[in-house]
Amino acid sequence: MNSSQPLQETADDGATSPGRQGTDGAAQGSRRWAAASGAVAAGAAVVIGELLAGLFSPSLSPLTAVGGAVIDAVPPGVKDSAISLFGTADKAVFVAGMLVVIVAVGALAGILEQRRRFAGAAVIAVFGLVGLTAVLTRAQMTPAAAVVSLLAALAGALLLGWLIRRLHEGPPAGAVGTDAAGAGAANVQDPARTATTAGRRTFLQVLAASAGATAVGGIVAAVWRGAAAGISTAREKLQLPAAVSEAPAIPAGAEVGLDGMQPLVTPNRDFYRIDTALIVPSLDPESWVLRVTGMVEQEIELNLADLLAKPLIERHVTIACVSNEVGGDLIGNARWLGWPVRELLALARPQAGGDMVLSRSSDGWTAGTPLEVLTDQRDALLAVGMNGEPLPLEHGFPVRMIVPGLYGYVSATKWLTELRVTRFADDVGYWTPRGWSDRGPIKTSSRIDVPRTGRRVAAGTVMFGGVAWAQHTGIGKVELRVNRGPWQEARLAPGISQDTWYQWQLGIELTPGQYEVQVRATDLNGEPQVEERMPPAPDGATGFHTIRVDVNP
Ligand SMILES: Nc1nc2c(c(=O)[nH]1)N[C@H]1C(S)=C(S)[C@@H](COP(=O)(O)O)O[C@H]1N2
Ligand SMILES: [Mo]
Repeated sequence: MNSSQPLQETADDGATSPGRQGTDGAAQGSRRWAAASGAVAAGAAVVIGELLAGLFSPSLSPLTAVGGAVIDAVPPGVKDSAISLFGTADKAVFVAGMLVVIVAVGALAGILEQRRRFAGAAVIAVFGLVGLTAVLTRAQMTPAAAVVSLLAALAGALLLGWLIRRLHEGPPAGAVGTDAAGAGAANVQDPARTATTAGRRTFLQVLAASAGATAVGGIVAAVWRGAAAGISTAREKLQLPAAVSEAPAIPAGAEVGLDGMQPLVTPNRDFYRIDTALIVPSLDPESWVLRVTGMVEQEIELNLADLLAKPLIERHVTIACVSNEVGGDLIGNARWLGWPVRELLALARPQAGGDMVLSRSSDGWTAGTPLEVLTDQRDALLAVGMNGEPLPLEHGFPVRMIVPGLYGYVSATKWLTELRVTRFADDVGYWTPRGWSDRGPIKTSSRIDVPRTGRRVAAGTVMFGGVAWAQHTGIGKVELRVNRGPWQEARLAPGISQDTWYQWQLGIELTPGQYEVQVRATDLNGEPQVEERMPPAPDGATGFHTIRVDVNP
């Protein structure tokens, strides 16, 4: 292959003879530049895709589509461990990982392209096809999305071919096997090398320019991606109406006030976030509509102005993720402003036989909620407000569902766009075919927040505190036991409502030593929480939260 490229100093890396040290070094150096070219070309392709998506619509992003397809395809177990490994940073880590893989494959494509024309371009084309397939199979993708992937891949392949041709014309100084300056000086006498100086400069210039443009474009794309700027502004400008029925006042003493306890009402910025969306969907409140479809007498379309004109109510509701481990923090309590879902369904008049409402988000995610839960007297809401402000973008702006008593995966659809009345026999929500139960009532559970497990405390009265929840039933009592001894009843603080978590505290006399402390909640019907340790799948973890405490003398 090198014989056909007279100006290229690379050799067949496999057939190095002892006498060809310099050439071998040149091959390595040149290969490094080829890899750099490939990495830059792949990066450029990604950035071009993101920029086009940013220009036209975030839903066109090949990176998002591929990432989303990967997220959908990986086994739920992996997803869950990613959530527990990376917590709320899981998305940033995932996108960074994707970029590392893309740049690495790009580097490989560069090396291939250097050896054989179009070989690396073919790798980039495969990238384009993967992006294209992902984009076309994702929810609500248009033909325009295909154009974005294809243009991005084409641009990447062209850039790669161009860079590698420049490299053949004049490999940079590094390609002779020593550092750039030294090599350049040492080789001035060599006529062949002198002839390549111009080509070398061109290659480096083109490479540097492409890398620079890619970096700048990447920053622009990241800003677009991260900010969803226009929608954030629209959100800030949105004026929420007052509730016709305000949230019940928080009773005195509901917050026990122990150091280290979480606030009874979770601030928006601390609220856990779980969803499959790589980029937060940015829905324009001006054009948002909610459709009620399926087994209804009257299909309905509702825009945001319509919704805001309804008599809204405000309630505290504690929502929880089915993936929450015993003792975990995928749970939060907020004051939600919204219109009861049952009022909307009453207007649509569900037909006999319907038993499920499949709610859908703008990005195609779905949840299947029992119709009866949405039509009974509980405060299931089409929520527009969270703790006194419009829903944050990542919590479903402009409208989401909030259903007291059900895990989020079967009820809490964010970026809501459709409610379809259907039957459990005919339809499934997103997580059901992925190993999770089609029904997801929240299991009664409790958590010790103070002291943190493994913490050293002073002997004497050790104050324990935490939360317990049994949404829509309410908590009757909370008990602690030390080293599997007798259960001791904690002081249960008054709850905001049966739809929220309750705080509790208990002082226990402890002498120096190591202790295991467990908590158990019992709901207002007298049902204790399940003792048997079970993982989150398929319908929520069970078992007692257990901590270890070291009591100092
Ligand atoms: N559109 C959409 N809505 C969604 C999800 C999702 O993946 N996509 N995840 C659900 C799950 S599993 C949970 S636990 C809650 C979490 O809501 P939060 O992120 O506001 O805490 O949102 C629910 N709503
Ligand atoms: Mo969840």
